[in-house]
Amino acid sequence: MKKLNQNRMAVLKNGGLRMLIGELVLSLGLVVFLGAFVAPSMAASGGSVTGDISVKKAYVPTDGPKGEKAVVVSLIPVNKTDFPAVTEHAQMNQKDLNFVPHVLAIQKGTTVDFMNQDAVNHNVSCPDGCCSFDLGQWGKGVVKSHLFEGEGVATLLCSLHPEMLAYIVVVNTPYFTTASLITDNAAKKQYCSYSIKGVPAGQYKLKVWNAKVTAADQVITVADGTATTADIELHKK
Ligand SMILES: [Cu+2]
Repeated sequence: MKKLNQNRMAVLKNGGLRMLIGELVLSLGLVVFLGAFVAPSMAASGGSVTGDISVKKAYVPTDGPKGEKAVVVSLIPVNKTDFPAVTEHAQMNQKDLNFVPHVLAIQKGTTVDFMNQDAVNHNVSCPDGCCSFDLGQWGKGVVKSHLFEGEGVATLLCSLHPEMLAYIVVVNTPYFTTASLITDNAAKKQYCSYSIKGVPAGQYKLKVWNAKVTAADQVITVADGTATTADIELHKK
C-alpha cells in the first residue's frame, strides 16, 4: 500500500512536471508568435536624430518673407540611394508678390504644385543646372506643376517680378526637416534646434543647407530606439 502511494506520488510529480513544461512551451510559443508581429513594427520605428543649430561669426537676415531663417537638415543613407516613389505633391504658391514658402525642402522625385493666388500673372522658372525649367505665365487660381527629378538647390524666379525669389532644396532621402533660425538681438545669437524621427538604423551623411551660411557634412550612426545627437555650427559660405 505504501509502495503504491509512493508510485502514485511519483506519477503525480512526473505528470505535474510534464504539465508545467507543457505550459512553459505554450507560453514561449505565444511569445515567439506575438513577437513575429510586434518585432517588425518596433524595428521600423528606427531612431531619431536631434541637435542644436547655431550661427558662428556670421549674421543671417531672418526677418520678413524673404528672411533666410530656413535651415534644411537631411540624412543621406551611406549605403542606399533608392527609396519608394513619392506620391504626395508639395506646394509652393505665389501670394502678395512672394513665393510661399520662401524655402521648400522636398525628396527627389516630388511634384510641386505652383498656385498663383495673386490678381496679376506670375511666371515660375529656374536657371540652375540641377533642375532648370520654365513653366510660362499664368493667372489667379491656376496651378502649374513640375516634377523635380534632379538633386540640388533650385532657385525659383519670376520673369515678371524680379524681386520674387525662393528656393526648392531637393534631397535624395525621405529623412529631412526644415528648422527655423531664431534671432536673439540682445544676446547677439542666432540659433534653433531640429529633430528627425523614424530614421532606420544605419549610417548617414548629415547635410545642411541655408541660403547664407553653411556647415560641414557629418557622418552619424542611427540605432533603433535611440536618439542620436548631432549639433550643427553654421558659418559663412
Ligand atoms: Cu511674379
